[in-house]
Amino acid sequence: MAKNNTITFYDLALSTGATISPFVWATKYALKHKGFDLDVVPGGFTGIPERTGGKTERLPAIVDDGKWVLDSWGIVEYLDETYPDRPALIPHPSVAALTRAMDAWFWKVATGPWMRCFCANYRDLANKEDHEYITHSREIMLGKKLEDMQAGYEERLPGISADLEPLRIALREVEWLGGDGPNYADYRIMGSILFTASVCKTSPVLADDDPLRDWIERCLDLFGGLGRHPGLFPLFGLPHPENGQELFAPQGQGGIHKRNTGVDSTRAESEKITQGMSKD
Ligand SMILES: N[C@@H](CCC(=O)N[C@@H](CS)C(=O)NCC(=O)O)C(=O)O
Repeated sequence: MAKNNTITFYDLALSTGATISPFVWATKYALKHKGFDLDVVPGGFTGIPERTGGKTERLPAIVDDGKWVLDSWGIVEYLDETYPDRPALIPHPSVAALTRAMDAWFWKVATGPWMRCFCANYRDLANKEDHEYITHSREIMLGKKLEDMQAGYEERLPGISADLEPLRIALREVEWLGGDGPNYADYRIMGSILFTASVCKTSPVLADDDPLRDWIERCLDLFGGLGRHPGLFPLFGLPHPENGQELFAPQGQGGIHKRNTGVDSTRAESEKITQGMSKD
């Protein structure tokens, strides 16, 4: 399989040349993780069925030595099953379960909301021949005119940043979601962040000092700077709001980071939450 170590990869890109789709970005990283070279078939939204010989209306799609594989998750399953001697994308069933959960959460709090913040840019940055289709289809998807949906995005961006705290917690004590090295969990979330970078022309989405920055920069650098496409827009530079709204929680949230090592570690909190209670 994979003649000359090369797999044919159907891209979905904007007029900037940057890949747009989160699914397609995650798949690009997955193929590189497996050590393959990509024979990229370029293109935008118009003519996917024609480009793929009627095989699909949606991308990503790959062809491995004549074998078509569709769907980002299907491609990952195929790659791990067909090439078990190469680095695993999903090294354990728990990674599949947790990646699906994390992806669904991220879609709800970030991918979808960022899409609504930049949906008019999305259309304007697409190839000219895609504009009519994107306007029509995305207005049905979003239930509003794209300009009306995008309006007021500046007020929404701080809340989206704040909602990413679970990802910050996950990356507080490990280098990668995959642990010592990246796996498909990293690529899946990064795919959505790269989607955002392809359309966030009107504003960065995260603060310069966001704790996620180190992980994001390392993901961008992987595989010879795969994520550093010149058509992408800056992710960092969102100003801290003057009203004091926090873009991230410096101390972390939730229970896990507050490790209970005995009464010394909980005394301050106990004193605070029992203030005013009678001592008997
Ligand atoms: N379940 C599919 C979803 C793929 C998908 O929805 N791709 C979108 C791009 S984000 C697409 O090809 N859209 C083409 C269109 O809207 O015509 C997968 O994981 O690959």
